[in-house]
Amino acid sequence: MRCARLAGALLITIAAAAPAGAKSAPRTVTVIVDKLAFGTIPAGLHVGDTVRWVNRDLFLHSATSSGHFDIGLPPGAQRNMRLTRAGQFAFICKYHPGMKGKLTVQ
Ligand SMILES: [Cu+2]
Repeated sequence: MRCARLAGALLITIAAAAPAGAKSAPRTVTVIVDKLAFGTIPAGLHVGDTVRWVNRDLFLHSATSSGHFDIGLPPGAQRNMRLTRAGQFAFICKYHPGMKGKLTVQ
């Protein structure tokens, strides 16, 4: 009897720790900005992941998606941006509009 109760409690604990449809743990991906260009944007991004923008260039840049985010990137700076919404987000550098990229978040 006592053992059965304990087993039941264990099952509930395990179920709470691993809900159905659980995704992998959030991850942090790095996007390098250098030579007036955004580096490769990693695929497979999910809500809860973090993009770390790293500016290795000598110029001030930004990662700007109108209505969604606007990250200022002074030379040598890095900034973390947590992904809170799914969708496709085209972005530019507002100082160099030829610099473009797109984040796809699931
Ligand atoms: Cu720029």
